[in-house]
Amino acid sequence: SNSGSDTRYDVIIVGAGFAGLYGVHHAARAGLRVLGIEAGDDVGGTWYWNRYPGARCDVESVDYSYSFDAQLQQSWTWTERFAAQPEIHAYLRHVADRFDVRRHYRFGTRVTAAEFDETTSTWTVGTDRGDTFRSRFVVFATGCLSEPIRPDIPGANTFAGEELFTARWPEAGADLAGKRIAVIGTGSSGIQVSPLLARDATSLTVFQRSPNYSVPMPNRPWTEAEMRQIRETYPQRREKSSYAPAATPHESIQTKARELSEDERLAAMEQRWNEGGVLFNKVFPDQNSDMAANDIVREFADAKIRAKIADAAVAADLIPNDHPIGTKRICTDVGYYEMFNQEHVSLVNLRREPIEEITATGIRTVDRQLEFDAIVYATGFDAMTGALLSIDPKGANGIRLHEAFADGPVTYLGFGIPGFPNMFSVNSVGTPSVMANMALHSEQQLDWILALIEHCRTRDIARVQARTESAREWTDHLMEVAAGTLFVRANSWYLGANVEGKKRVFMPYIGGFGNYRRRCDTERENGYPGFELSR
Ligand code: NA7
Repeated sequence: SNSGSDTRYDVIIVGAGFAGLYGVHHAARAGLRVLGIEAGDDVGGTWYWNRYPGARCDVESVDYSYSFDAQLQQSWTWTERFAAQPEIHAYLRHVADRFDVRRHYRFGTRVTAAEFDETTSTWTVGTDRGDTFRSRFVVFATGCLSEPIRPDIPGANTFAGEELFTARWPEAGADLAGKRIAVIGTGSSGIQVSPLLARDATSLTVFQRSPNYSVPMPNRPWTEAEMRQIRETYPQRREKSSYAPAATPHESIQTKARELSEDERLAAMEQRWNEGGVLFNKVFPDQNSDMAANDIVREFADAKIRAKIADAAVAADLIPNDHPIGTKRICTDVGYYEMFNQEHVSLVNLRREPIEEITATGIRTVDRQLEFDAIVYATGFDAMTGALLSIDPKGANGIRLHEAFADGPVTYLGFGIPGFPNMFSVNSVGTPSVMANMALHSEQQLDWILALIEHCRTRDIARVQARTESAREWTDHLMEVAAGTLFVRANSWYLGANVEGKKRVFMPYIGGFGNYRRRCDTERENGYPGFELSR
């Protein structure tokens, strides 16, 4: 239809999740001609696609929300401490309505191509509907856990029953009551969805390749008094979060594990365990860098898990033995381990009993044929680089992103990729995004990018791109920071280890949101020395 080829935009923002939605709204507010493009039929991003039962955020609702508008913050009421997908999605839809953001978007439109034009210093963006749009800048807010993995299991397409992906759960829901269900994958998604499916299933079988740590989510409704108190102190809460390591107001205990007595350690771990969720990742400041400290926390968690499971052999399979605790993101669950005590729920340890093939009626392992009515894939994502690489933008001199990333992804501060002028990536490799509160992280990312765009516009700068040396240094720095920790000892998606053939590079910046943000502030205050700006 080439519907947009005549319009020249200042900026195209791809994605309508937390980041894209914020970016489109603020670009429009700044007077830019902005176009948003979103593959889904509505705003929401992660919270649009991941509609599986039990989908919930592990960051408290009152923190996992925008901070930019005091009235929005004061008027929205979060019902629960940890919000479920429908509520987060409703919140993002509310934001879109409230600020009239949808009018800038094309929904149901997937960006399939993007190419930089040297002579005009503009981008041409192509979509699966046959449109081409032109703009000076392009911003990819395409998500870091948005490109689902479809595992390559022999026979998968011969299965005659229902096939579901947690990351593409049908909008109308799925009626799995009374069915024999297989769940493949035991990351956050598998661990969240399984107990809910088990409730009404005839049988539920979990196929586990690697066990993960999960901490119970102590979810409950906010009381009116709590909500009032949070509203009254919101500015302070946000202030505290704005340069905090995980962009939340929570602090870790300051004393190292080994400087505490055993009783003090136990009390600290018990407290964090009960507070729940990802906070258990931060009981002691040395827990992610000192193996002895990590062992203390890990043994505590192991005992907690073991105590919930009646069958010692099942417990042994469910307790991780392949990574220090916290070096893969700790999951949060409601009744995951307890679920295995039910007669109709079972675990298949794929390390011992691999899948041979999927058949029309079920799954055949090396030992047996198991019959299923439905297979649920909770098999994760091509994290951090997957979405952008699937578009595979073409930068200056015709270079493709997959060529630029042949030896692993290289970015400067996550925003800029050498060879790709006027293109920005958001919450990407080189940022602490996946280790921080994504709502505030997204605000920081788009504020920074829009300020740079403004800087260029007011100075007639037609072209801005990350310098090769600054990107090299930043990318090396990511690895240096990670090398000082235990994170490099896990085959995690942080390292790209979950995707066959993916280059192993530690992708997130794990020096904390505050340090990262200060680094970005300095770059801006110094006039963007890590970038080449030209007219
Ligand atoms: P994750 O955490 O990447 O989990 C995916 C799971 O699927 C994990 O247990 C994988 O095992 C498993 N998997 C992947 N491929 C296969 C195959 N072929 N066979 C068996 N098992 C497989 O994704 P989630 O969606 O759960 O969570 C992603 C993030 O979202 C999470 O960290 C939170 O930040 C929110 P593996 O560990 O690779 O052996």
